[in-house]
Amino acid sequence: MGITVQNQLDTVSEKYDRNGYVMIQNVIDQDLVEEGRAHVQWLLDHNPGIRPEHLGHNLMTDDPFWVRLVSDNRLLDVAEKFIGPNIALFASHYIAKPPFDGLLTMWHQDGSYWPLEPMEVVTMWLALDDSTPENGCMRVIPGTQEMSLQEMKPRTDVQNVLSSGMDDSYVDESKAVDIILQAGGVSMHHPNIIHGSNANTSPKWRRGLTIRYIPASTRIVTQKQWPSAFLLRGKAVEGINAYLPWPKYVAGRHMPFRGCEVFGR
Ligand SMILES: O=C(O)CCC(=O)C(=O)O
Repeated sequence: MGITVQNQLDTVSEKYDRNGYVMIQNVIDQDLVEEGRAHVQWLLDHNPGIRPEHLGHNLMTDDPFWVRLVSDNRLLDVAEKFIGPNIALFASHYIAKPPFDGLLTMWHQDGSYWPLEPMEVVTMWLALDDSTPENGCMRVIPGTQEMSLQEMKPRTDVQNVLSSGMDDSYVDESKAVDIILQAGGVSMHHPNIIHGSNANTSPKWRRGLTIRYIPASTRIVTQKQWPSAFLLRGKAVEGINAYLPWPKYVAGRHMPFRGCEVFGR
């Protein structure tokens, strides 16, 4: 038997504290990976005009498969290791890079974009394809989770996922590490770590789902602009966030998936 997720989880805390990121392979099964890929295609078919790197949280509030995916127990068991048992979703975003055409993501720190108090949050990046340097895998600069959050500046000189990024003077690219994942694996990263990704110039897709998990004690300060708060496991903290009801599957309106008829009922 190969290395299990539990074996990998045994050592993540120390690695995460030291480096600001960690990778865990083989978290979800191939059938769910296939459903995730079908979901990206379904979203693209239903939202013509939106680039595949921009399938974001506004699309998820009435999407039962999306909630089913981010609330998968295997993913929540991983998230729990980082943020404890009361887990909510702050936001989620597919960054799917098509063959030969996937946009780069400039170096940035996530926390600079987020209205969270306190900044207790962990990002899970779920690989729906093998993610490698060739197809534009995520890259991180280990240790930079210790740096305070900097201002992110608008950048339109190069087409890029966030249309912004951080000043090059903060970034020592020679220290960057590639986050190489097999489909079904995840990485976890800290809101302060400097990270980004190159364009996809390969003939293969690079589909990934970002999932921003918060403990229920973290407040989303501007919920109108960030409307995808769901309580996923455990208990809410009174007076902190208003959570959405889990969407129920309606045939013809939502993407069908395994277990859709009973999901959320
Ligand atoms: O997927 C990418 O290219 C970048 C991901 C990212 O910036 C993030 O997860 O915060």
